[in-house]
Amino acid sequence: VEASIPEPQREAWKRSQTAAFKSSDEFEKEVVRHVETSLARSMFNCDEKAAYSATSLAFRDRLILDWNKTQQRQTYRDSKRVYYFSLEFLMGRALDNAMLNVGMKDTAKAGLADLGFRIEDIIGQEHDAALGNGGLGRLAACFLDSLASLDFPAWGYGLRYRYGIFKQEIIDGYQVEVPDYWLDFNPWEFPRHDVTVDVQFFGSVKKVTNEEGKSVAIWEGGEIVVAVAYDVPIPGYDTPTTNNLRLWSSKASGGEFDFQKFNSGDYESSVAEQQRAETISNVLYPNDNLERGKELRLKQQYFWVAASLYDIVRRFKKSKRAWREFPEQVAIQLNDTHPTLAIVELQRILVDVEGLEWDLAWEIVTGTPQFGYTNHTVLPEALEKWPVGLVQHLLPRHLQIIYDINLFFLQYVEKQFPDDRDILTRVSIIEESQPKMVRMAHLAIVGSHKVNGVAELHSDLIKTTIFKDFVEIFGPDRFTNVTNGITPRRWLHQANPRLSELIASKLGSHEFLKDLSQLNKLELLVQDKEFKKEWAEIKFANKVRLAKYIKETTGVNVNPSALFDVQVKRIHEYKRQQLNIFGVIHRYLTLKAMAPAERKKQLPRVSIFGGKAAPGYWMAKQIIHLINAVGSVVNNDEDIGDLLKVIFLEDYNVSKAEIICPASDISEHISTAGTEASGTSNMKFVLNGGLIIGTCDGANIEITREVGENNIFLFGNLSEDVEDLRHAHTYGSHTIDPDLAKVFEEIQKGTFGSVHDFSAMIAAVKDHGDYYLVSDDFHSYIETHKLVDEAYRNQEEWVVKSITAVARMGFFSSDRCIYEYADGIWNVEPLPRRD
Ligand code: CJB
Repeated sequence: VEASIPEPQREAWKRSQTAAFKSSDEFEKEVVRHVETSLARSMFNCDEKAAYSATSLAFRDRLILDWNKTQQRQTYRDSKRVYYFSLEFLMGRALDNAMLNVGMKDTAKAGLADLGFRIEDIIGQEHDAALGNGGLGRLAACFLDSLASLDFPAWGYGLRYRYGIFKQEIIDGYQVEVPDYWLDFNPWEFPRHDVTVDVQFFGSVKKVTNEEGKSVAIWEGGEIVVAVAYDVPIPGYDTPTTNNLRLWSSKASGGEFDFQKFNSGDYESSVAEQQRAETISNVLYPNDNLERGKELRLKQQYFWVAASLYDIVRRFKKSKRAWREFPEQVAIQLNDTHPTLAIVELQRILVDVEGLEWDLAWEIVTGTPQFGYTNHTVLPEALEKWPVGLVQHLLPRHLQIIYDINLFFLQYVEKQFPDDRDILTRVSIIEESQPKMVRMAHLAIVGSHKVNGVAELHSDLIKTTIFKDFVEIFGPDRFTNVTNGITPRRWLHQANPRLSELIASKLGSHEFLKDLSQLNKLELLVQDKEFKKEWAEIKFANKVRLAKYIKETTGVNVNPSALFDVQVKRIHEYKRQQLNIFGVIHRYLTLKAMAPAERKKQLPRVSIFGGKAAPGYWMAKQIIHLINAVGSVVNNDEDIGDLLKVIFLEDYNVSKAEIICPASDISEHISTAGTEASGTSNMKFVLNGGLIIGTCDGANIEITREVGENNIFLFGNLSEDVEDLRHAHTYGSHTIDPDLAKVFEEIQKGTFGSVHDFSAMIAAVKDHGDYYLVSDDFHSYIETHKLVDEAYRNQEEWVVKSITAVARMGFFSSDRCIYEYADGIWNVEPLPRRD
């Protein structure tokens, strides 16, 4: 309030307000101004990187004007806000997205051309913002796009990692990790050096009696690390609403470094505190579907959660409302268990800082709708647990609060199930193991009013397996499903502009990008010859573009008329890239065994892989190695030629996905049934007119329901049979599929080199119980690929399938997800801006 300009001077302000550029002339002026002033360059010294920087700054200015107005309006209306807490935001590039969302790409294209640049080259200069591992982080990014596009008052909260997910290089067929330093120039963020929060760690807790005779806890000592806010504007599509993604960066509280130590010659320790503090937001943990229990990771979690909650509470307190109204003003979505400490931190703020009684505080914390928790996996190795000793050391007061929450919770359970000791052991927030552990998922369920899975099968599975007891305790209503979705703006309009334009021309407008169900009108056109021709041409052009990229990056020539078969995602045994490459070897052996005349009749195929392995995941790295080893044999085999090519694309990321997704004929989503919570790339491929070969897992099941069984290739065992099969492998006799056995023999003969390296992959199937059911599903997988080949031979029919599938994908827009969350979990309304 103190910083507000007095009424009489406001006219002068209004007269001087910056206006956003509208024409390409105005845009050019902005670009040149940024080149000359922000970058201190000139037309004699402006390369593509500088042109990218200036273009981005011009768009950033535009976004921030809209951002200011959006925030002012939300504050003025005092509207309820949603806060999406996520340790990962896999945003990818921002410029193309910003230009399209504000509807200025054509203007920018003309302006850049005038100034001597091609817009594609300029867009290509941008470094991906890769602050995430895979599906979980990309989902958060799609949700931000939808929240802004649908005018919801919403903020994302995360960490500003100095290093995002590592860059993957393939050297001699092996993955090598290179740090991803992406901040040398990042025009998309606004440092807010005035928005800081002191975050406390370590220390001890003292109980004292206050003046009112009440016993209160005082957390003292330890160290303080400062959180500094960096804001990233998130533009909605076709709306002035521009939301905020606030990322926290850590810095030492005692200034830059210790001058006393520095002056006395103790250089190293003079910067030690600074370095320790900065380490917190230094690097993203590169694990997907795996938790490693490292102290620094817990520090990251608390640092981020404490700063974000402080920020939210500060904002809430300005409104002078009573604490009871907090859940009516604030909805917080916990993206996985990573931010679960927020529940404990809010209880601590209310009890220790605000002086509320425990029970009232807990009512507010667990109020409806306060916290919602999204679960993304049932894999036991991914469920977070923290050693009690570590929590005690780092966050002594929080451990006490966790124990108290657990005590009251277990008392509540005991009342319901008086004679059942086992249930208390099973559901306790504290696992009585050696060492004792805090089970974060249990804490998240106890503290949230809704828990959701991310696809129907997954939401059913959590209710019947890992969280079964909690359904008994809290009733089925605490558990719900929100099937994942993707933003059609990035994954259709941006990645596949020609397809987007073709669809718009047939539907009469671009409205489908905001209401994806409108795609269903395309079904009326499946027999339209001209339309089908254009559709097929666009797919072909996208394949040509990918073939060019493959040539540039791997040196391998691939035939764009071949069937492009793509599997790109994190490398994980449960996602079964090993099944795919074993299938490729089987295809290779089959081709080799054919007489040349017979071979000539076969359908050419390009098997394309991409994805990162966690640096410590040895088996995943062997899978990458095998794919590359098979590629170097097959791609150089003259008997085979174009009939089979095997490509591993280095450093798969969001911007590469934008080239890859529009270019698939078939994509592989072949996880062992019951292991992939949802999957979202399956949706991206189908939305771009590719078909799927997949298991009955995650969202594949709902995709099948929507597109129809004729337009997807399903194979393999069902999730309800997995347990019995695993049991049989261990306790019965386990015979390997004969075709797979031949594949193994070939590998062991040394056809692909390094017999020793690949022996563990084979042993996992043959000797160690084949946990992922590779052998059980192999036959069905191979047979289904034959059906794919057959179907692809009939191009007429294939295009009909492709169009029909796209027409029926409306359900998988992340806009639909956001409406479901808003309605069923957050109880929040959009706040459209009219200007
Ligand atoms: N997921 O990306 C991750 N990381 C994890 O640690 C756990 C789960 C993925 O989340 C996606 C978004 O919900 C899901 O589509 C995907 O199946 C799941 O593996």
